[in-house]
Formats: sequence, structure tokens, C-alpha cells
Amino acid sequence: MKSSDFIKLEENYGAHNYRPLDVVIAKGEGIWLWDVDGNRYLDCLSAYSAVNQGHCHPKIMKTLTEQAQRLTLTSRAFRNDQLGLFYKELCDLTRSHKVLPMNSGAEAVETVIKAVRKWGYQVKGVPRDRAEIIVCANNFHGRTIAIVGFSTDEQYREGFGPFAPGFKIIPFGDAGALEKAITPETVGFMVEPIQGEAGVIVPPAGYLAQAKAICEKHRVVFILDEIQTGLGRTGKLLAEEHDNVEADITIIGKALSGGFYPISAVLSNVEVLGVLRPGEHGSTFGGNPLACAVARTALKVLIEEGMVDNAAKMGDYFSSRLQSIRSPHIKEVRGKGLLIGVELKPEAGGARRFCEQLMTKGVLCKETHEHTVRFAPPLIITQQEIDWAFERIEPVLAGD
Ligand code: IF1
Repeated sequence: MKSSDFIKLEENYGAHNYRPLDVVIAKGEGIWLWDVDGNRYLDCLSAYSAVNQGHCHPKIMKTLTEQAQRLTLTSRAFRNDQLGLFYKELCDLTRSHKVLPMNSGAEAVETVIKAVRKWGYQVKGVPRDRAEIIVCANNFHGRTIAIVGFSTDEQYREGFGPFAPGFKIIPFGDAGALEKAITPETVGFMVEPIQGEAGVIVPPAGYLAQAKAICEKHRVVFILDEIQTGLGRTGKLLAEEHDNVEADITIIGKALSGGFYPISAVLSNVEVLGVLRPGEHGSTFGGNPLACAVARTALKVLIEEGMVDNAAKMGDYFSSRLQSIRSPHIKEVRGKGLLIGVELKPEAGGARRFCEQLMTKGVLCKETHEHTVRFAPPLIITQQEIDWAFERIEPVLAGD
């Protein structure tokens, strides 16, 4: 079958909720992807930061196949021999006290909304059904009804109402706005350390620390969505470390499995998760032994193979090379570690055409928010490989 045949099948039988680049990938290894015609590409998206460890990492693959032959799913009706070890290793690594495992990022965010609301009623004493959670403009936390209900992007909301009440939206990066928005009924403040979908927006230095202090003062749970920024992407295990803070609740997903399997987790430092009693929350697949085994190895290789430090070093290198490009199209290069956004001027005609050109040169990346090209390769990328990518990126971004 030709690549156009695969595309036709997708178009004819699939819902059109995406507009992918027309490259049909058949194989991946490390930072490289191959299409069905055998062309090779350097992956600068990492499945939206889910394959930080590189495609088909051999050690994670070994765990996946071995565990799959032993035991995959028990449901939480019974215990399994991977879950407790996964909890302990994850808590030790992230200095957390409790874990609640789910599957997708959005599910983990929903879990946090439930737990924090319940904490508000039971512990903080907020009157029934009055709990309020503060979020930021241009947030991206997933696609469920509750979550898109507090999106400020019309495309994510339009036509999907009615939505759940109980959310208040404030500007991102503005600690003063947070303090003003808090009322006695505020139970949580949820924010991304760097806004990914919004176009890799980095808040002012110290913002997270200020937000955390304000939350503490008003007894509001400080929640960081590190689904995209976590697990090494920004050059630290968690992006909160750049600001020297510890969130009360941290949400991770994506790279928790190195891209092998949907796994997410809610990490809790205060006893917010303690308010959940048996029967109040769960998931058939959440915490299954295959997921736990895969996550344990995915975390292990991230640390043992020095991927977090490499992300910091290679991120600096990649950013400085991108900064050096002289181009009439580029407005700004920004980011942290290997989460880099190149914002183009509106006159450049949108980032999509640059991504399409890069694809023909063997570099795969994706536009975000129309005018920004995001560069987020697997964290195992080397300096020579960045040079290889850069030789192709520079002429495309500088050209017309
Ligand atoms: C799609 C973006 C990335 C996330 C944060 C929660 C979730 C995500 C900070 C939900 C998911 C994704 C999903 C993907 C596109 C993507 C994305 F472009 F929308 F912004 F990564 F940059 N919190 N991000 O970034 O996690 O339920 O998907 O597991 O197509 O929706 P999920």
C-alpha cells in the first residue's frame, strides 16, 4: 500500500477531528521515524512530549513484553504486584506522599477536580456545591466536558455545552490576579508551569513560587499540570524545580510510559487524595500491572540514562542555535529545556507551511496556535543530531 492509500482509509473511515501532516509513519527508533516509503525523519514533536525517552526504548519494550506475558490487568478489585512498587518509586523520585493512577492526562485532571472539591467541602468547610477552582486563560488541560468548559479557546468549547460550573479564569503569569480572584469558596488553583498549547508561554520567573505562597496563605490547593512539562522535558524532572517550589498536587502523564501505553498519575503532597473513600473514584485500567511495570522502567531509564540533564544541556544548545537565525519571519524564540517555541510574525502566514516544508526536508514538527512552531525532540538527542536538524531548520525558517 502507498502512503496515499493509508491516508484515504483514514479520511474515509475516521472522524476528522485532526488535520495531521500527510506523513504515514511505520517505524520509530530513538529520535528517528520512518514513513511507509522508508523515508527517515527526525522527530521534533515526541508525540507531544510522550516519548521523552525516545521511540521504542529497548528497556521499556523489554518490560512491556515481559509483563504482558505475565499479567496485564486485574482491575482494582484485586491488588497486583506492580502497583505498590510503582507508587513507592514514583513518590521517592518526586518527593510525593500519595499517588492515584489513571490512564490519560484528561482523566487525571478530572480526578484532581473531584478530589480537590471534596477536600474543600470536607476539610476546608466550603458550603456544599459552592467549591470554586481557579484556572488560567489559554490553559490546556485536556478534552473532557468539564475541562473544555473552562477553556478560553472557542474551538475547544464551541458546540459542546452545557458545561460544568465552578471554575474561574484569570490571566496567566499574574500572581496579583490570583490573589484578587480567591474567595472563601476557592478550593484550588490549577496551572501549567509553561503553557504548551498556548504556544510555549513561559511565565515570569518566580511566578510559581508567588502563586504557591498565595495559595498557602488562603488555604487553596496549588495544582500543577505537568503532563507536558514534567518528566525531564524542561531540563528538570518537574518544571516546578526551576522555581524551587513543590506543588500540593502534581499531575503527570504522557512520558510516564515513554509512549508505550496511556498512563497518568495524580501526585499529592498534602492529604487531598486522602479524602477519597472506596467507591468514590476509579478506572478499570487505572493502576494495571502492565502500566505500572512500564512506568517503573520508563522512570528508571529517564534517570539512569541522564535524560533530564541532557534535556537541559541540549535545550540550551538548540535554543541558542534557533536564536541565531536571522529571519524576517521570526518574532521570538522561547522555552525551557527541550520545550521550545519559535513564534513567527503574523505576516509569515502561519506556522503550518513551515512545518510542511520541514517535513519534506526530514524534520517533523507541529505548529501550535497558528503562529508558533514547537520543537520538542526526545530527550536523548545529541549535539550532532541537533546540528543535523538545524541545517534543515535554518533555511526553512529564514526562507520565503
Ligand atoms: C491532543 C496541545 C500538547 C496537556 C496538558 C493535559 C493534557 C495535555 C498540559 C491532556 C495534552 C495534548 C493532547 C493532544 C495535543 C496536546 C498538546 F497541542 F494540545 F497542547 F501536548 F501540546 N494537560 N496535550 O498538554 O492529556 O488527555 O491528551 O492524555 O491532540 O489533544 P491527554
